[in-house]
Amino acid sequence: MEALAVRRVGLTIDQFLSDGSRGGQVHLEVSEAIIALAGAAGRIAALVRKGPLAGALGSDTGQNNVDGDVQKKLDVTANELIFDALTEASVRYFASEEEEAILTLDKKGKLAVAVDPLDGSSNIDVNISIGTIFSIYRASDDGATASFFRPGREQVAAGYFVYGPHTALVLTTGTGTQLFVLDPAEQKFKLADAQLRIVPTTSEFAINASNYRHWLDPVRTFIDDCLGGAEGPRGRDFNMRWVASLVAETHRIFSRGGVFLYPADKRGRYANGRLRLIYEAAPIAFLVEQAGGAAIDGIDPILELVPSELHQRTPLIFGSADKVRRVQSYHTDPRFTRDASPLFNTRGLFSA
Ligand code: FDP
Repeated sequence: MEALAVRRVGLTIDQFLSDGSRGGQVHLEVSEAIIALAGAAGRIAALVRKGPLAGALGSDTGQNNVDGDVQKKLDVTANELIFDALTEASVRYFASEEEEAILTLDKKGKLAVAVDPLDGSSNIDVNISIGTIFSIYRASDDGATASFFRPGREQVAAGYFVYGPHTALVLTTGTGTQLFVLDPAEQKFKLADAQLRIVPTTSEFAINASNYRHWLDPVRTFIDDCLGGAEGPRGRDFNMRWVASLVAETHRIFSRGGVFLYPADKRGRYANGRLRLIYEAAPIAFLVEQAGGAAIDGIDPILELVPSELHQRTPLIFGSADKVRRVQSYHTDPRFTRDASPLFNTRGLFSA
């Protein structure tokens, strides 16, 4: 199996998706949609590479998306490029962070595709990795909302493109998670790792710590225990990262493990965190689970949540399975919120 995986390194994405030796069959229309998205991503990557020479990509358009985020020029351009690409594939329904409602593309199309066209918009102008996230379902005959308002476990494919020092695609079609890299000479995505695995445990966490005062007890306690380091209840030192591009954080976790948290907090609009379930959390969770990691909202697996709104937010905690389970235990075990109790005046929940 491993030898086969090594032999396939270097295959183009088209070859990989039509390769009969894969464990699961990728249906033609799913392959076509992925290839269409890869084409759009290649065009977005070319713009990102040009930076300010491509125009003011990170400038505000003066418009807000439905969730209230200011739309940047590249948000809109990326959305248009992806929309155009998907009109060439068998896509019945298209949902996007940048579109208020679900759009119908081809009434006979077989798929429903949701995208965050440009993730990490605040990093466009600072030359830090940004990306595109996508999620693919079979279109439901019960209509547009039924096609997306379903558990993430029903996705048939998901992935993200990260536009960084190199452009990469991390993809799952339900049989493991694969890494492809855009070969700049040929402008083709080529397989670089046929079987990504997330290491089960590490000492690195990612969270926007400026929100510390807004967090609820379980998250605050977990982070306090990490910050306690070698002298604290965990008895070892931890490292922290925060890129503020979900795709970049995910990519780091694929390469060296760790845990990412964008939890619910006490700020008015953050009762369900910041990230959107359909086109951010669900596809990331599918990729992560397929690589041996875990993704939860604090308590429940992300892939079991059923959205009731298109742009619905969810708390998102994902990464190395042991770490995610530990964060989950802080949410479910009353001992781990005991700093709320006057009986306990010191923090300290774990000794390992
Ligand atoms: P952005 O709004 O810049 O597109 O998708 C939302 C997101 O970025 C994530 O990529 C990132 O992890 C998060 O927001 C950053 O949020 P904060 O600014 O609250 O840290």
